[in-house]
Amino acid sequence: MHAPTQEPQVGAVKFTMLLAGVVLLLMMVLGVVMRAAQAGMISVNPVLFYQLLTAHGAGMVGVAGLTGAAVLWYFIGRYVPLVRAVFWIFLALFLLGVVLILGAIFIGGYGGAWTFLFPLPAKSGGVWGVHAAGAFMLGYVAIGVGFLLLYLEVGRKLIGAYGGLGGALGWRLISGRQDPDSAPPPAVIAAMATTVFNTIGTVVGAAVLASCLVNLYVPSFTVDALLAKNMTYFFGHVFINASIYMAVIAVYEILPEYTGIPWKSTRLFAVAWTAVLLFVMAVYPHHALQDTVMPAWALVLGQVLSYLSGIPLLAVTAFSLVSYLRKSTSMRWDLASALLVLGVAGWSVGSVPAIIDGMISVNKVMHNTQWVPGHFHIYLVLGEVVMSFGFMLWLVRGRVMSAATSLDWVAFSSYLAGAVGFTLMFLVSGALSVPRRWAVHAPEWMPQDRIATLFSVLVVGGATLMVIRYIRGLAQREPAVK
Ligand code: HEM
Ligand SMILES: [Cu+2]
Repeated sequence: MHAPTQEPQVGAVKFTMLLAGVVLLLMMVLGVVMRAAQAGMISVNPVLFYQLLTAHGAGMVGVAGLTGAAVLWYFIGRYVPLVRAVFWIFLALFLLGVVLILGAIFIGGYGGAWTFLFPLPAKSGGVWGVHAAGAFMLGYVAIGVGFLLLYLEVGRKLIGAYGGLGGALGWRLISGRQDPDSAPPPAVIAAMATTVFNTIGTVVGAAVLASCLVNLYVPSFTVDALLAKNMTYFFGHVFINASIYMAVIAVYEILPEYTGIPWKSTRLFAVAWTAVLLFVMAVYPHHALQDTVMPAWALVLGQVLSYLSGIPLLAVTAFSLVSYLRKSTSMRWDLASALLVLGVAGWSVGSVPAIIDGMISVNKVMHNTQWVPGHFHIYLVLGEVVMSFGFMLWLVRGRVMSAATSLDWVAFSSYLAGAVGFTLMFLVSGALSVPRRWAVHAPEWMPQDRIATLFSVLVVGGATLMVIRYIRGLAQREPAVK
């Protein structure tokens, strides 16, 4: 019933993905610099290290959100007519935020990490000034407002076209009042769910940012530190998860072109997405497992839901992909399709060490070790970013989908091998209790750091080849197929 009818906003999305590709490469280079510094291979002043860490964290999370939003906007534009100006306003606010954040870090010296944890932005120990902290937080507010506008447009159109919120989430399919042929497609269900939870997350983030901003300039206006931490991590957790849940829309929409089989929503699929919608928000207390002042019930809830949330997550990712691919006898592989499948695999694998860390007994030992960047680099470097690369390369495919060249496979293998080695070394270091976010490492920790640095160079190499492939594709101006 709801076959794609509209024209997606191709130019703006291609431009966004170009920006994202370039920023990704730059931020990856900052990552290599940090890892090489921890390895003692180069020397980086610790003050600069924390600026790089802040830029890398904020920049990468921002790029993940940006690419996810571009994927969502592009494909939802196939099903409902979106007001195109909204995307440009979103992009303008995003770039304004980037300028403020970069200025705060590299001009103002802000180095309090992307999580802007209260009262850190205000209490810099003299390293950065009030305005640097203010500009950093204002930059986030600008980006947040952009996201809210984008979700407002997507949300109201989906609610209008699919018979309300429940309709767009596939609840009529769940209750048996709709058959799979007339149910909303997977992209719509995914977009509706992420629109709801990321709107809530962003509003909570904006509220805590506003309070911290007032506190920064009017210190007599006090902020409850525990409440601020809860709100900040609720926002951070939901936002980074949303970036992946948006990017997976590319998998649902693109793979059918490679298999020739439509990807239809099933009852299980709709149930799993509704569960994801609730669990994503409910599991955030796993970020506060070490806060002894937190109510015990909240932490227990966080742990139990962490176990449970793996189930719908895997149902919407690995399980639905495998059961879909099994129907196909003639799947065609090129760089784009290989990346999209790898992205789902990486995301699923990365959820395992995440769930392990969500156990209170494990968290006691692993908290703030490199286990944490270990798990999230898996589902970001091997998940969200890989899906985004797949989307980019699909955007510049020719009229006939071109078979992968040997250079494509060099890029793919270098990226994959590098990312596996690089993230494993984080997990190994974490298991050995190496702390995260330390500019200077003890000599005993450096062997893993060195190995990780070498692997991370492979990641950058593979990623560079893919971005070049995208830019060349943009320049070729082949007649694109819709
Ligand atoms: C070549 C690729 C990459 C390298 C070499 C790299 C390296 C690093 C390093 C060394 C750290 C600090 C680890 C520590 O705490 O000791 C870090 C943190 C982080 N990275 Fe990456 N990274 C890469 C890619 C990515 C990607 C693709 C993303 C997200 C899309 C990402 C997101 C983050 C975040 C959110 C942090 C945490 C910052 C903080 O602790 O405040 N990284 N990365
Ligand atoms: Cu989390």
